[in-house]
Amino acid sequence: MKITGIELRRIAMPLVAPFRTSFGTETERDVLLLRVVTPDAEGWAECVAMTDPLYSPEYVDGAAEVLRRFLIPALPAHPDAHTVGRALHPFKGHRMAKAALETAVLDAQLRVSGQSLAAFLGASADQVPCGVSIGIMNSIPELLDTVQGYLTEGYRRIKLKIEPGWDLAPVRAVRERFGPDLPLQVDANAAYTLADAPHLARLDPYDLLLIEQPLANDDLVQHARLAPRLTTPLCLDESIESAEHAAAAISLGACSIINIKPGRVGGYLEARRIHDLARAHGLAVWCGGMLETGIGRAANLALAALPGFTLPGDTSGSHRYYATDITEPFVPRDGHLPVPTGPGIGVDPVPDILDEVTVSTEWITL
Ligand code: OSB
Ligand code: MG
Repeated sequence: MKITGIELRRIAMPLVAPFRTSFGTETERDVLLLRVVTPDAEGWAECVAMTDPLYSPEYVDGAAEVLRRFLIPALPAHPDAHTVGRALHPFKGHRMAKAALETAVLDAQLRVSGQSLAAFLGASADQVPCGVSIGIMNSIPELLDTVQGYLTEGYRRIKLKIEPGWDLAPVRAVRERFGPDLPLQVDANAAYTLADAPHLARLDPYDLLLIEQPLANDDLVQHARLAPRLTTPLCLDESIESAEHAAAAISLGACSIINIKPGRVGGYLEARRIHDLARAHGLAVWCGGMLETGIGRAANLALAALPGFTLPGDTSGSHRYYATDITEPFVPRDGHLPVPTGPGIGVDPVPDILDEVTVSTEWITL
């Protein structure tokens, strides 16, 4: 497949409500989109890097820079999704930038061949259950109202962001109000240390599905020490950047569940490798999110339809974050989203909406 050029497009997407985690508050999503142009098709991808390097070392300006300076110039003359990964391998890190480039090439390739991303990846479901990630709130009553609202919309699983000072009380309040059958989990985004183990064990009585990334990104050994001190299953997000990391975490006993985000691990092919590895070892996986627009959301739904994704993901409807999505909105029905069936990621940006949110575009001729 010959690529004639690649567009880097920055868009600014206002969030319907501020989203607060232990690492910061977002009010607007600053997104880098890639459009790969070939004589026969265009491929789209969304880079999940955030404005500031707080969740991980990557950030949007840095991703754009490494793409234009190193990654795009390294593309083979006639790339496909598999050869892109190999060509980018010598460059260390920058997995979110690499994932965006590989995904845009893969999307173009699949649109040419007429195959959906879900079929390409080996998906087995045609719809996936929707979970929702709820940010840190100003008060417990506000949190309970928010949870109630999502349950009314049909969401199947609730994830609460936690941090020191906002952990036991919100979990207790949600359990007491919504009962023992609510699938409930928490995400600390690396806000604790191993010295907090006795405190984190106080979450055990609330029968959570999992606790996500309690300790620092690079603390695999500490997570392995923490896991046996909790009855709550331990899930890793930030710590798992590759299949090698997943293998290390599994053999150390650092987690029993993995949140797979294709951007964090360098693309959908690596995401599938982690899925396959986890499945072979009996670990559950689920599909995380990075406040994606419809472009990234569509591709995540394809991944979440693989058979090892046995827990609901952060695969929410478009309106959980955006009043107006740049694609046709994903609207949950009966707590599920359909897996796109069209060629490639199966969705396209709506040109007028895309133009309205566009901050800048840059064309790179190949
Ligand atoms: O840790 O899973 C996370 C959003 C941005 C960065 C990191 C995380 C999140 C979420 C929300 O929890 C996921 C989503 O709904 O897209
Ligand atoms: Mg997380």
